[in-house]
Amino acid sequence: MKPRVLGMILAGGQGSRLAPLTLKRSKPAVPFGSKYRIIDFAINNFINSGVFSIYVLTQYKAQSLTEHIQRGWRFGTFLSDYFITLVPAQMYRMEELGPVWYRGTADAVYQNMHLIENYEADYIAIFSGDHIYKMNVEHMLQSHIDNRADLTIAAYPMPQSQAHQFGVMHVDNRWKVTDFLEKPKDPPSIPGQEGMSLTSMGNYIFSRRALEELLEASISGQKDGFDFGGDVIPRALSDGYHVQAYDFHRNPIPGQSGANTYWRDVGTLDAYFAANMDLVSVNPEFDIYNPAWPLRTSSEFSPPAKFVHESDGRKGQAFNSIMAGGAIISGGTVRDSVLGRSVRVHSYALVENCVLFDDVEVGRHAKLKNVIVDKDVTIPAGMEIGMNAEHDRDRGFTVTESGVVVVPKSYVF
Ligand code: ADQ
Ligand code: ADP
Repeated sequence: MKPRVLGMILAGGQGSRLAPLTLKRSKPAVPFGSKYRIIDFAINNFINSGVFSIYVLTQYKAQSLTEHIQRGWRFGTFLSDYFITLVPAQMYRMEELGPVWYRGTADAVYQNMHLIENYEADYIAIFSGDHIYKMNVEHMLQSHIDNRADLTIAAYPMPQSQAHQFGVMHVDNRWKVTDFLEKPKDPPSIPGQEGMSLTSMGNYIFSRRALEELLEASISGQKDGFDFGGDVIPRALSDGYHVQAYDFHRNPIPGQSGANTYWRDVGTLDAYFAANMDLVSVNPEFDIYNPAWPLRTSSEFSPPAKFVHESDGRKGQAFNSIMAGGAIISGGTVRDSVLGRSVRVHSYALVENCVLFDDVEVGRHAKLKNVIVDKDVTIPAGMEIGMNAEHDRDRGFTVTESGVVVVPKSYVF
């Protein structure tokens, strides 16, 4: 008998450091790479690994995420084990807990234990919905089973200087976890690899009984809620459960050679911008064109992208860029940019190093450099953005440390 694996995606993150992109939507719902939303990568990881029973746990500002999943990610009709179902916080355990929302990542799963029981899951893969990466979940599950672990944590080695933002693990020579520190001030290094720390990717596989026991044990005495990193994992270690680290670099992706090294948190605007720019670099680190690892997203019915080049010298052209359907580049120039659906770039306009979301219109002679423009914005003719940080701040735009300007959704000039 094949083990029954239930996928759960934690999609309730506020992503406050991504504001203003997250003012109207949660982090997993933020558009990425022209056609995608951040959560698509987590869903594709499950589907490409044969995990077709998926709950998506949502909380803050979930409207945009809900619409994306409901419209774009429907599968399964009469086969009850094929589903992607949204699970908003709905106070299922109100009688015991009082009227509370999800008070942390572990509480989100705790409040939905009945779903795990009903599914009769053997293993529960609890993955974050916040990251851009490819991961073969089946391979991680096999490692969990082979090691007879109670909990397996996906592990990513990263420079010690950045590791304080993550959970950091100590492991023995068989990668059994001996200690776990949630966001430590001074992250320890990996023995034998000075300067590197082994961080948690926030992706966990639990054996059913261990998960049930640990959540019950962790909730008792907690008033304000509880998380996997801060509460459940430390308890698993102190109570003697077998916690195993899984080496992400050895995760095999079909159609891809070499170590699997690409995993991005895109938690800040600069990191988010850089990950978009990678896609339009000549040789991207993150390959979205691998047919052996299809990256699906909500289907679109927009017409083909069009480039209009007129004989009077108005050149509609794009270089080193990607764009979705419905775009019309009429007489303007696009360079090193990521364009969403139905973008318009009019004559003599220049769009360089930009990320334009769906339905952005760039007027004649406008000039945009290093700008992220959220949905439904019309840039007036002749407008310049990204040339003068002070001026852009005065207009009320967010300007990041590295000088990326963000124009918020539906901004009216
Ligand atoms: P954090 O980066 O602090 O640390 P957290 O805010 O706990 O991450 O979010 C983890 C995931 O859960 C995200 O996908 C988020 O969207 C989701 N989430 C957050 N609150 C939620 C809620 N109330 N309901 C449902 N979903 C929710 C965690 C771990 C670290 C690890 C990093 C890796 O605690 O140990 O290193 O993730 O990014
Ligand atoms: P052709 O020879 O027909 O122009 P290539 O397959 O050689 O096509 O690709 C040309 C360029 O397209 C590459 O240099 C690269 O920039 C881009 N490209 C090709 N395959 C990929 C891929 N998998 N991911 C990202 N960019 C790619």
